[in-house]
Amino acid sequence: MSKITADSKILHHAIADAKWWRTAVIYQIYPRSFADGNGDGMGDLIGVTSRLDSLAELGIDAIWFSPFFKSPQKDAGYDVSDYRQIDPLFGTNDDLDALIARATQLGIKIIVDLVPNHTSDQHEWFKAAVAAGPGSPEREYYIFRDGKGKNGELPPNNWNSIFGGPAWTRLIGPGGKPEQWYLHMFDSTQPDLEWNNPVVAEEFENILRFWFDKGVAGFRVDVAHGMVKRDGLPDHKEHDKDGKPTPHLGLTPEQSEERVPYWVQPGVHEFIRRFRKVADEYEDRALCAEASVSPLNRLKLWVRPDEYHQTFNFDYLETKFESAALKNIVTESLVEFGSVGAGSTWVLSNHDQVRHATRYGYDHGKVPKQGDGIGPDYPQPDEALGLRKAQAATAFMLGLPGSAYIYQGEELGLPEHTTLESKYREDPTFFRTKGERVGRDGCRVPLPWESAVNASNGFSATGLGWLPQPESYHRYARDVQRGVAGSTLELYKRLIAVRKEFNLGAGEFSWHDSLTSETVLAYSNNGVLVVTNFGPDPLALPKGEILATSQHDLWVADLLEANQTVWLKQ
Ligand code: TEU
Repeated sequence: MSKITADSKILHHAIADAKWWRTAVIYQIYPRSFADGNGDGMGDLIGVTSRLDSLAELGIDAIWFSPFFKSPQKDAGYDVSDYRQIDPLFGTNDDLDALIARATQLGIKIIVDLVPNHTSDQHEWFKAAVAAGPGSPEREYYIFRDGKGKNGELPPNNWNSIFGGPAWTRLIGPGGKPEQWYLHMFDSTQPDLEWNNPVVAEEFENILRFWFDKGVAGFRVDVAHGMVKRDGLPDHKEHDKDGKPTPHLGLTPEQSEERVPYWVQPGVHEFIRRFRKVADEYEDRALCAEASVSPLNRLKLWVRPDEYHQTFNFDYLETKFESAALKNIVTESLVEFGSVGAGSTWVLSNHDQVRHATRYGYDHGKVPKQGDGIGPDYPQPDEALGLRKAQAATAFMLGLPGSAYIYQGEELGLPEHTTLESKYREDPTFFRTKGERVGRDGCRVPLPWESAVNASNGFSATGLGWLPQPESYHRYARDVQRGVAGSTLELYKRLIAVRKEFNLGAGEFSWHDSLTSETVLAYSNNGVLVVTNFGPDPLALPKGEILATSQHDLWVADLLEANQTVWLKQ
């Protein structure tokens, strides 16, 4: 708390001609829920293409798509059965070509999702491995082991799935005879690949080339911290209070790769470098790691000059909306990533997290653990407070140097669906924990486009939606915010426009000490002074032209209220 120091040294130097990914505002599309073009209630690529103009208007530089590849959809597409085909649910490969062509006209780059830690159990490789039997070369694409115990009835080690239950499933052979076990860190339909098999690495290099050749600008790499497991697959040594091995999403600062033998193993860097080499065969392509690694002085090893271009900054996402905590994490991010020559990324929401407009509607400590989600039985958030803080937090974030990720719907201020009925749940977490953890569906609900035109607020022309929206969503629809001063949408547009105008992504950053206190945080970046008031008292503003603000009456008042941010011209 008291780590705030009074220094105003430059923590990020202005960069001339920064590469696009260093400064980009990247918009995450969750394909199921962005826009439905064919009326079946499921989002699709033609739906996205038809709505691309609204993203150009928002001012984003790139879109990252969660997976739209062929998949049985057991984990909403993160279970890929063919890495080179678009799933018919979302359209065709031609639809993607058309989408990329239109996006290119609008100056928007396309980033796709690579899922290298595991495939679907319906992938040809896994089907062949099951058929070929123990000891076959086909089994060596995955992590098959004999069980422990007299008859192999016990799993090979104590690892648990991130979605709940054991990380091992035993195959049943012909005639009902139980045989080997296979490893799956996620759902049992997502067998983990064996990255020490050279065929696996080669295949993924070719998948990268396949999509780069089609014109994609980059990849977000799923579970990048999990691809390589510790030799010998030793037991996981972290236990909860009941003595059960706890599944961890990633490595926390207290943990080591010896104790959690399935995350962050040193062997992974060889494969990162191979991915990077493939990206470097092309011009201007970028790779972003989804690596749950903390603290940042460990994570920074992933973005050394010959490794990933960038990595999600989940420590930032998890930071309390509070002056001292934010000051520390921003400083740490700029210093640590900067020490290896990388830029920082910033993110507050994605398809695995409770939306930040809802997280901030709770006391920080009351937000359920990442991935557990919120159901009707959980205490409900303060929606108005959450939205206000979310706007202030986004305005704080979008002024920082580096690249910012925004998740579809946050530009509308969408809250999580926190009262979704169990019958609609699709997240495997819900099923694997028998409802104890409701999972992530609440942040994956279809977007509202036109208020009250039909039951899904224009998401689909038919009013259908694969998940129902909460009643409140008609108030957040894009058409009721467009052109309306003080709306979340107009705030995002303004912030992104000013960010671009002042080149904040590549700007010179320092803390503004004389304004900073336990309740106020201020920084300057390329001539823009960003001030956030965490409250409770209103703050008299320094003089300066208001460039953007989350407080829409600030243009007439001169007091910055609690939980508000302003950008002033210096
Ligand atoms: O997530 C990986 C991850 O480490 C977590 O974010 C975790 O999946 C989630 O929080 C569980 O509660 C990636 C994807 O983003 C996620 O959607 C997939 O389910 C997962 O990998 C498996 O592919």
